[in-house]
Amino acid sequence: MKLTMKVEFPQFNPTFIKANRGATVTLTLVNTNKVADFQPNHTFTSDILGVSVELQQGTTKTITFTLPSDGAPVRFYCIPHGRAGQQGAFYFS
Ligand SMILES: [Cu+2]
Repeated sequence: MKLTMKVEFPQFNPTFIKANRGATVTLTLVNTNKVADFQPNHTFTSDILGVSVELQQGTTKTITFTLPSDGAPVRFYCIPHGRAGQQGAFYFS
């Protein structure tokens, strides 16, 4: 599946993504914050996936990864803002 995600304080958009187990995901991350914004730099980090991408304000990065097939939610978060609520997950039906 291909997906574009906005990355901006204090949330990812979309936050919760329904997916198929074992799917390959091509994810385009768009940091829409500007330098003058509060907390403009973010990461997309998933410990389960072993992925951590830094996104400076105004930048876009595309990553590809494969979701696990065990059906457990795949959580992701922003390192500086995860505890403030900037986090989300892929989930499976
Ligand atoms: Cu952040």
